[in-house]
Amino acid sequence: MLRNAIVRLPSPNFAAGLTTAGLGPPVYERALEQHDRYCAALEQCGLALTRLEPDARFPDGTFVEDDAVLTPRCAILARPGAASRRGEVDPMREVLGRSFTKIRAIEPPGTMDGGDICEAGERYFIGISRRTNEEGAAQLAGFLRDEGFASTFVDIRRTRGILHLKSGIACLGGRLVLIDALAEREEFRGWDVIRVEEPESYGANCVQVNDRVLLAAGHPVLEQALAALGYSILALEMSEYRKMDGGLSCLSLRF
Ligand code: CIR
Repeated sequence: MLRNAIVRLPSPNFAAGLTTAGLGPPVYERALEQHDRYCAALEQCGLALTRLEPDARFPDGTFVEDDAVLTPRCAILARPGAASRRGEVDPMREVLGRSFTKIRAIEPPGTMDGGDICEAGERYFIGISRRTNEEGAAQLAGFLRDEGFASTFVDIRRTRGILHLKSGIACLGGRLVLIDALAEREEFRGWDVIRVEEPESYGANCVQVNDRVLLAAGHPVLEQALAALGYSILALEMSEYRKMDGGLSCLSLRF
């Protein structure tokens, strides 16, 4: 059962963050509205929110999921692969210290973005990407092993169109995994895979929060498939975050 989430409001210079999307600059007012609805959805799922203030030093800082990996037994601070994001982690250490007694941290030369880490119960899929290097992945796997969790590495460095592992997969409880381009990968053999097809790939980055699934709006095929499996969906407009390569999951840290 999830009880809490940490979010950070986008900063007015949000459009200065990193992006490859080519969808044009985000509209700040609209980003704020979408963030507001996202927060309301988390509250509707029963979570208590810690809302951090915007921080103009880090235009990508609203994507808080990249700053840490939270497990039921410990928190692991990230070391973002993008140098412009590295400073986001220190403020998060302080925030997480209020809730977690055990905090580990990825150390150089390791890099790791939280968006590359997908929790599936007692196993964690760890994406090795342009942001998370092999050293960072190995450090994380070690921390997880110490806590009794298993890990599976998924190398996505040659997979086009996804920034982070979780841009392309989501675990929805039990052995159910929602996957787009990575569906054929052997790492997911033996899992119950729901294939997400183009043009709905962006919807693969959804998130289960207690008895609901938060899904980006505009993915009717996926929404129907999930509803048919009995999931209760909350659809959220994410257009302004998508322009900055951001998925729905990356706007919060949940625990
Ligand atoms: C970045 O490139 O780091 C941000 N503009 C987007 C990060 C999105 N994070 C995520 O999907 N986990």
